[in-house]
Amino acid sequence: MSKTAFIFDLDGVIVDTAKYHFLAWQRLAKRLDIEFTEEENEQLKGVSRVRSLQKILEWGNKTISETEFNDLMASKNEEYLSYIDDMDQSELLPDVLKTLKDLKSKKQPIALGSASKNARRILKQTSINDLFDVIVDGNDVSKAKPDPEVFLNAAKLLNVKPEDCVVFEDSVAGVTAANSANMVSIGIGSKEVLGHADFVFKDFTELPGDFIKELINKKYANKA
Ligand code: B16
Ligand code: MG
Repeated sequence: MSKTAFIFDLDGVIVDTAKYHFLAWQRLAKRLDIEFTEEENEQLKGVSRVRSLQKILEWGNKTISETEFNDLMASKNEEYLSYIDDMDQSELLPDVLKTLKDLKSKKQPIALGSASKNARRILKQTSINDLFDVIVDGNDVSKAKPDPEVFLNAAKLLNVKPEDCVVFEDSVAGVTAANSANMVSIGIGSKEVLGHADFVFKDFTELPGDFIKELINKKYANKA
């Protein structure tokens, strides 16, 4: 039987960096005199940095020059990184480390599939970079989720067929991307939001005892 590979999204699955994105986007919005709420921040989950700023400007009905756009992107990222540089392993979401270590001990291929251009820095900061065989992030793709490129690249680098991959995702666009890639999609979050995933759990503590074993044994590989 071929190996099952496991692909993890980063923000919302491994760590909650959305709160840091929020602080940094909020300060930027304030400078532009645009109101920016937590509800709007929700809509930026899984969305690239460029597209996030475009959305904020659309919500505030603002047009700015390309130079100003690039300056704002840089200063947002600078503030975001100041929060990231204070992170440590205690910020890993519940049972994520346990799941990663379990997969590693079973020698299952593991990849990261994230929209973030800061993914490597976050993995290093939380001391889990060695657990990943492959990292595909915002620097490596030309098409953002819901395009499946990020996950298909990860499968290719792992040398595993897409139908042998399982994806953990917290965003609507990410689950859509996993489905289009013909991978088993596991939503981390609420059933109301991620109803199009093959399975949805609130977090990793809710994964049934034998679930990982069943995924490895292809019990749910029926999507082709
Ligand atoms: P950066 P994920 C995404 O991470 C975040 O959910 C999203 O809010 C952020 O805009 C995007 O990364 C880009 O992040 O500014 O660090 O490049 O969920 O795909 O791991
Ligand atoms: Mg995410």
